[in-house]
Amino acid sequence: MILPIVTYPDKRLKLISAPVTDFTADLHTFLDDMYETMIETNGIGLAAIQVDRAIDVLIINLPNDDEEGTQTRDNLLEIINPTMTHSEGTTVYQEGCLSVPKFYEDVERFETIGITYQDRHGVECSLEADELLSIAIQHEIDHLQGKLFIEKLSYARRKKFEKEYKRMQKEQKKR
Ligand code: QAP
Ligand code: CO
Repeated sequence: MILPIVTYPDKRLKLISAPVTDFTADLHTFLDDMYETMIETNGIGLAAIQVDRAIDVLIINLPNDDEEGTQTRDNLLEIINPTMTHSEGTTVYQEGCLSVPKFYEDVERFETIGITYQDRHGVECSLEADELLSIAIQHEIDHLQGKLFIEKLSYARRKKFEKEYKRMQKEQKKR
């Protein structure tokens, strides 16, 4: 089932998500719905709060390294109750977000990170990430804390964003 995406400036995006305690069939259905929703909307990462569930769940499915850069479910990452254990370096990447449609801006993140988390069955896992995966995980973990990438912009760029975003919303209302 495709779920509606909560978009900025909806206040629900500011909620702090709670840890998952029950790794039941309901969670599995929800994870499958998140995946369907992310693929349908051309996303590579999605946090539960973006579909209105304030729980510590995120999914990431980066494009493959092949020519077409297709997404395949076999490298889907389902990350539940993540904790960042370490981080190193800094890197800048032009980020976007399904909850902030049509806006992309450079954001500084850690270059490499380590996390521990649980999978859909509650099994403890750990992961070292760099490049795009590291950025995607940091972006999605921010969602669990009620944070959006636009909050990391400089004052001037944030102002530019607010102006552009409001103009876009007005344009959409006309249609
Ligand atoms: C988070 O972002 C992310 O504006 C995932 O019109 C960001 O999937 C991971 C999207 C940066 C790694 C690097 C955004 C789709 C998708 C839009 C997304 C849009 C359509 C964003
Ligand atoms: Co996002």
